[in-house]
Amino acid sequence: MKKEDEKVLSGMVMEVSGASYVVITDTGTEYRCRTFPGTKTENGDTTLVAVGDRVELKIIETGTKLHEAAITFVLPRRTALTRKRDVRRNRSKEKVQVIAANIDQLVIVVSAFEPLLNTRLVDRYLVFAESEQMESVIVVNKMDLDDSSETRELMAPYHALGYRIIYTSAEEEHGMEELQEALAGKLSAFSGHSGVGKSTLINQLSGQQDRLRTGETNVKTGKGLHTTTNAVMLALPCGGHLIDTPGIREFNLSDITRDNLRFYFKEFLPLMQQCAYSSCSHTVEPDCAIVQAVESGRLDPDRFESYLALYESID
Ligand SMILES: Nc1nc2c(ncn2[C@@H]2O[C@H](COP(=O)(O)OP(=O)(O)OP(=O)(O)O)[C@@H](O)[C@H]2O)c(=O)[nH]1
Ligand SMILES: [Mg+2]
Ligand SMILES: [Zn+2]
Repeated sequence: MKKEDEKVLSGMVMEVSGASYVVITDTGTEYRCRTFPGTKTENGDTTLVAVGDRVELKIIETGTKLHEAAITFVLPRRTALTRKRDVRRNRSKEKVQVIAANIDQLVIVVSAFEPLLNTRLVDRYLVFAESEQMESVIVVNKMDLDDSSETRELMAPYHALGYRIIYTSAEEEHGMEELQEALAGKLSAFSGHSGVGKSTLINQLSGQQDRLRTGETNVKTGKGLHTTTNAVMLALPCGGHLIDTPGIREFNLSDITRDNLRFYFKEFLPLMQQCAYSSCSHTVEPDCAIVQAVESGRLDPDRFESYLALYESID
């Protein structure tokens, strides 16, 4: 091995396939990598290497085409998007399975139609993002199918709460500049119901058509067929990176409890102290400031409905 090959390189994991990883170094070279028994990590008993991880490499071989390296060190993660534990399929040894690491923002993708905009799902995602202390952006795609003002009316409460909403049509290439601007310089995770157009948006953004497979919407159910399985990171021409993730059903939501759910509806926070009981769940207690605010129109009743539905769904 030549001497200059022995210096430590650092980079980011772009792709995971089995025990093989694609890492791009800070100077822009791609390496096909493996771990070895001496690979060190700062992340405890979790997935050793995930998409988005910052790693250090030792070069094994520098061929003309394929660069190969060993991952020597996995740096501490700022954030981790983790997978729900599947007891039936728990082949891996680690306690926590990481889908993606170091995400700056969760991009919640919904569509105006096919599938119809579902604000309950938006609320589930927002609660998740708040609980993980991740920034969130809401993308409403397929606006070319929207011939009324209904979609924007449905989104008005989110706008009022200060969430950033970007209206797009991947099909007609509308709103793409605004989306690019929101993604620039950040690591974003795209998530949303199957068929809303995540892969189509990502293909548009990457400038590489068909980089990700897109699915035809199922004619019978109106739902998209789920075509995205692996987390793969894309480098965007605008300088950001993004990851297409599985839907929220695959996420680990075990940190959200009946006790802490109320803290993830940010409009509740300024009113909560006025509830008669300091630990008020805003469900059955008397003199609840949240219920009163909903009744007097100060809080959005749909958001409160989402809160109640989520509260009920947690055991
Ligand atoms: N009319 C319209 N159709 C769109 C738009 N964006 C995507 N589609 C179509 O919607 C269908 C589903 O798109 P995908 O990009 O595969 O959806 P996805 O969110 O990646 O779906 P999963 O990978 O299953 O989660 C495809 O037939 C797309 O052509 C849009 O802006 N307008
Ligand atoms: Mg997809
Ligand atoms: Zn209350």
